[in-house]
Amino acid sequence: AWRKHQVKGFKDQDGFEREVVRHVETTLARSMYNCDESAAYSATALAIRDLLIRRWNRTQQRQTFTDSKRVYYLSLEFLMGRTLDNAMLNLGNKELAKAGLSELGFRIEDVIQQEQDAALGNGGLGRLAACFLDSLASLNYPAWGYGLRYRYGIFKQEIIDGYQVEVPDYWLDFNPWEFPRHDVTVDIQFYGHVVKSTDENGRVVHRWEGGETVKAVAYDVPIPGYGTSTTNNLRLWSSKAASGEFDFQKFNSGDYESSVADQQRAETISAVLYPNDNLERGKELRLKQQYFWVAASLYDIIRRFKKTKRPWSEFPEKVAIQLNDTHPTLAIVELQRILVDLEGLEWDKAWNIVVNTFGYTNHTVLPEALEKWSVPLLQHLLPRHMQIIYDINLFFLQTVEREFPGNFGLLRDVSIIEESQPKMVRMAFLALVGSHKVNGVAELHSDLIKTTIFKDFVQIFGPDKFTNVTNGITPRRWLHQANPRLSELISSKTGGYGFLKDLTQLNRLEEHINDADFRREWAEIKYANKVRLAKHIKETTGVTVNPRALFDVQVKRIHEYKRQQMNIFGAIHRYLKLKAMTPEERAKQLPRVSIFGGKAAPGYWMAKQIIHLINSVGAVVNNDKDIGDLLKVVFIEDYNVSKAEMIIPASDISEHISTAGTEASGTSNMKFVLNGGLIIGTCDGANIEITREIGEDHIFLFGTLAEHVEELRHSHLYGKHELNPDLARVFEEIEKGTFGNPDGFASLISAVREHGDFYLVSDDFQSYIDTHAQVDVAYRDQEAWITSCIKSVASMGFFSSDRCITEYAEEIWNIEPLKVKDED
Ligand code: 26W
Repeated sequence: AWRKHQVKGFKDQDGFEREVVRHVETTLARSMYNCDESAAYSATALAIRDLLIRRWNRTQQRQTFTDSKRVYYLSLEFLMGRTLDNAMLNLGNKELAKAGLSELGFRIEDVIQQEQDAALGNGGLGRLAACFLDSLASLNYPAWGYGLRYRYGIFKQEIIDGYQVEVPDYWLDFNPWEFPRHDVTVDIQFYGHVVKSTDENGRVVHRWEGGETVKAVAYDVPIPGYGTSTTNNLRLWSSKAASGEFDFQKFNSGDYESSVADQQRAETISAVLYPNDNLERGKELRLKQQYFWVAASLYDIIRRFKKTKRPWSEFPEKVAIQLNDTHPTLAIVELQRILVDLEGLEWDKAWNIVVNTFGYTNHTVLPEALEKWSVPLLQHLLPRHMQIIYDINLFFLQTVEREFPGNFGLLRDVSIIEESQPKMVRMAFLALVGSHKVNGVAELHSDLIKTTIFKDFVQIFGPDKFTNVTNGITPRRWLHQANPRLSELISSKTGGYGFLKDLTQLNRLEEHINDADFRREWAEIKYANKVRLAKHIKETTGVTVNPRALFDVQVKRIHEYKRQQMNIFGAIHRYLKLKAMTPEERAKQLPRVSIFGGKAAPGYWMAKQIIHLINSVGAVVNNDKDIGDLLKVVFIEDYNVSKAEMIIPASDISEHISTAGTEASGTSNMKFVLNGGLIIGTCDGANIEITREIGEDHIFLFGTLAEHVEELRHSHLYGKHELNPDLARVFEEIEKGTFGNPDGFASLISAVREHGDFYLVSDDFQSYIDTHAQVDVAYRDQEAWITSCIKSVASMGFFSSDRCITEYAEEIWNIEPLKVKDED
């Protein structure tokens, strides 16, 4: 009987408007007479959401009914950004909504801007997870994401007097995209002790007892695919006190304060996203977050598996779990514990299941980013897990000893336990030993992990355990949504929007490379995007920039290895050269806007100095009458996903200039090229593959190669280290006080001049500024420049996250797509 009552949602503009009005008047309890943009956003989101829910339910039913193998993507970060625009585009009803909103008196662009970013991530790793969810749904793969529902996402960045100030990001006030599942909860245990005994069959059994319990509550977020009904699920866990609101026993006995304190302590677990990117700090709360999330997710996955009544041996045929870096590595230990301690499987049988279930993706080779947890801390928080880690290590080292007898150096080097004071658990080694595949995220990076951090493991496991899956980006958000005019132009030349599902179709643009109208329109779109960014810069910083100038952009987390310091030193060098010129010479120069954006981890002193230097240089250069339009230096506050959607399409040249061998992949490099910008970059990460695809004539490469980095670093420490003269001149100017009190910049200079220049800023400086001079020359030939841009875009098909996800699905997860019938 219920079938005939199923809600059908809206089908046309009229239906859309009716739903918006209904939500304003009933769900929001407001009148259309005082419906502002914020209410219009809420009601539009609710109307669109109603369509998602039905597809979402159908997708889940179908996946369960067909008993399909699913992949579970475990990530501590999902940097989703805004949802409404993306949902409308994926559902294919944005035009209808635009017309409907216009009829109701709103501009859809303004309504979309009302939404706050879901900023549950730091940078590359978190945004990659978000692109993967989009591709998994768009390709109809049965997949769930599992993460934490942070009350505070990455902090909001304000620039005050040139310094970064962190402000909390309270984003949950109104979030129509999540569904609390108060009936889906898991009790998570911490601390306590292990009781060892023997059962009636003489088997040793371990029971983990005592300690405290925290409740995990599920919040579900629908993830719509593009041009398909498939709507997958992202499940985020929120923590709360296991005893409910507060402990009534304590409350009744008069201990009100401590009952509230218990509750607050429990809620602290999912309260905040750790704002470190590529830096490991070993905090107990972070470990608690990791176990809380991993244990809840595994419990949930196993509960689903158990409903199928299959034997445990078939677990890896139904479940693939991907570890997004080492943050979820405890899942390996937790599954082994469940199988051995709770389900009574033999160790080896259990371990086989575990290894066949997990895959591990490494995202960084920086030593300071590799996770290690102290043994005493683990012992205290998770006593049984620590025992199991010791056993995993023992059995692993026994197999190594059998193959390489007497090689104690090797045993020490590959041990999951580092014999330091205190002992540490090397999470990357644990993840590697407990997975059937380990992958890097770009070719160079995947080669590097095999020759550096995991070298000995290639000997032990053989090379087939290691593979490369070069990162990708979703063209839906990063072209169609961020740059709608370019997307439309491309569609008019490639035969429709098929390229959004098969990005290799971009190569059809090649045929139109000489089409003058097409080229003019291409240039116009870039210009319009630059005008829009110039307007934002004016509104937020007060600086007027000329949209005809070359826009030179570096936006990403601030980190010494990414070398924003080299970029700003380069800008100072340019400023000094301009100052030394006669007005006649100056008149011949190409105007340039140097645009920076990115957050520094709150405790990262050097990164904060870099931000301060950029702002201080801007304050001088931007107000120098001799310079005018020839150079502007701007720092865009609070770089995030929605800012990226505006900045990236407006770039002429973007900077991906990490010291070779340090940036695992980079993904914004792909976004910039896809939006018709060129790159200045080092031979690092995915820059190398981008060069291979688009051709070396269309990219400005410079700098030391990864293979020479070590010897150069060594020579800095032991040989003589001559500072590049142009860089010396820049330092002199900073130290003279041209950009304000130089004390605040002293450690940026001494890192290069006195402390070994670990990131090779001085070594690469000459080729960096020379290459920028080539950029200036190239930009003057606008026709050749546009040809380069179009040719590059035509060759970017490889970098779709659809290609990337297909590789994971086929090579690592062994899962198949599953179509859901389109009902509406
Ligand atoms: C424990 C602290 C911590 C936090 C985050 C350590 C490491 C991380 C991430 C692994 C850092 C990260 O985001 N890595 C980036 O991953 C991207 C997606 O693969 C790559 O494109 C970037 O090059 C890499 O820096």
